[in-house]
Amino acid sequence: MELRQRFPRTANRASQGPVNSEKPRLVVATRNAHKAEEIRQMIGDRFEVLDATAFPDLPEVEETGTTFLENATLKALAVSREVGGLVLSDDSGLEVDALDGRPGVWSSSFGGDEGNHAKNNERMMREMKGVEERAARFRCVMVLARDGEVVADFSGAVEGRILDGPQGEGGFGYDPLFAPEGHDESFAELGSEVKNGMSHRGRALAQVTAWLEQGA
Ligand code: ITT
Repeated sequence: MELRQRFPRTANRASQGPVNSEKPRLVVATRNAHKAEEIRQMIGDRFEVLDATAFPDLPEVEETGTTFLENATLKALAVSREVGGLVLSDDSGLEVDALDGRPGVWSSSFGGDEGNHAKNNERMMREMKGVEERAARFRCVMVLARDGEVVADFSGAVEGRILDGPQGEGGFGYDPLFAPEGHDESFAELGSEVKNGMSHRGRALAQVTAWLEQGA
């Protein structure tokens, strides 16, 4: 199937958003600039990737789900009711075995303050101090929606371990504390190209683009 067939020029109820490109447009239902940037790095050559900041009137989405899929679905549907064309959401987080899978879907508010990465990392170090079992994984669920309906969902994960202390300046969130399997360096040290090539987000997104390019 032609890539463009996945992107019919649907009439838009609320907002068309900026139109700057001949590439097929994908609206990413996120206000997290780091996620949007990683997605842009990975597929920006093939898609015009807009994020929620391009649509100032979008409602705030309450993430009331208890699974990545539930929250990804809430975000994709909420944005796709307002914005025409294909909408992609990303719900992601870090699961730590020694913490029984926490913080998981609550990763962004683990430290007490939504989106405060420094506090999240401080709490992670506190809870993992002296803990021998350090296995963890990043998980990402992506949902594609169009016209207020779910089209498909995808997931990706990367195994690794929690480091004793932060290493490196790159990336975002828990990246300085997470070393992927086979590496002593953290995601923050490895840099975006290496991270994107093996990350939970990269793996989920590879399925999304394969789906978009091949047809269901
Ligand atoms: P949106 O809901 O607007 O997309 P958010 O940051 O609130 O943004 P989530 O609810 O999915 O998104 O929470 C994801 C959190 O998981 C994020 O804030 C980080 O704490 C962590 N996280 C996810 N992916 C990560 C990555 O690649 N590197 C480091 N931390 C990550």
